[in-house]
Amino acid sequence: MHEFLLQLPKVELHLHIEGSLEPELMFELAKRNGIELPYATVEEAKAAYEFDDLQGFLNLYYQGMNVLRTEQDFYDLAIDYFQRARGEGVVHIDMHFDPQAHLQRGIPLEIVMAGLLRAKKEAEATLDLSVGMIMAFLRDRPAEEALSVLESAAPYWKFLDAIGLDSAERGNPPFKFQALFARAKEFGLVRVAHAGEEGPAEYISEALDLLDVQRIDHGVRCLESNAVVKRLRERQIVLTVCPLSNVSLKVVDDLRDHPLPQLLKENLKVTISSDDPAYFGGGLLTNHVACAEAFGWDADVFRMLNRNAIEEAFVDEPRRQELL
Ligand code: ES4
Ligand code: ZN
Repeated sequence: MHEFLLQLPKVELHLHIEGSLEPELMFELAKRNGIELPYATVEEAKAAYEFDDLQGFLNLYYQGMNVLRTEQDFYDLAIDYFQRARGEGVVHIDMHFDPQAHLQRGIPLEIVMAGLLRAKKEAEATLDLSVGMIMAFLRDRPAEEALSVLESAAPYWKFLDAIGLDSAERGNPPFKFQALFARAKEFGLVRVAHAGEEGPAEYISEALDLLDVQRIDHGVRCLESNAVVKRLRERQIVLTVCPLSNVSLKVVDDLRDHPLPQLLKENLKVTISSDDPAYFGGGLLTNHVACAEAFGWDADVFRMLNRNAIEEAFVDEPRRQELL
């Protein structure tokens, strides 16, 4: 099964590029930029990656990305992940990135975009790996700030496949960003949002109703509402489920208790992604292998999940046909 999963050309729709920062690269960039890290060694950093919940993870995630300062740093971050992912048989990645987390630290959007777009171009030219760009907004920061970042990103809209919504979910319901998503829609931008990860099923219907999103990132808590499940099924809204993330952040206690089999039974349009591979124990292949072990899925299940991802990926039609 491992061999089959390795060679299966895999597509992931939910990956935070800042969450792909491996401790090894973090140390290299800290040295290059003269930054002191709160860890003495790579091992010590890895040992700190034990989380009680989403907020516990986010604290380390925002701290880790503090080593990203220059255009070259963002390029190195992204190309490092793209190469590793390609080695695991990944052929397309829709990548979230968090401009506000960098702006806050004084890193201009131009630096972030230049580095990430250079890595995307290189991956597409030399790795046979296509990359979608999702500019994500931090839901635990003011809605006005998000709106002003979106407006100031006008020169880059043409490079974006979508906007997204991430960070601390509880207490930051989708309706807080209704104006932001309405503006993005006016500008012709596609919309996705994290919902139903730690937050309740109602946040999923709110994201559909008030933000007019095309995908739900995570969405696992939809099972707490029959009405929400019904809507997701009828519209075949894709859920980008991240199994190892959910275990690491204690959304579930054990992968064997994960709602993935139930989501499939409900005929929902499920896909599998890695979320923050450097923090949650591995990339897309590791997530696939873990699911094979936990749920005993055969090759057909993985082919179907991957087909779902290809159908929803941010690629042009010729590329989609190539992937199908
Ligand atoms: C995230 Cl796992 C997760 N959830 C919400 N926001 C995030 N940003 C990066 N990883
Ligand atoms: Zn995520």
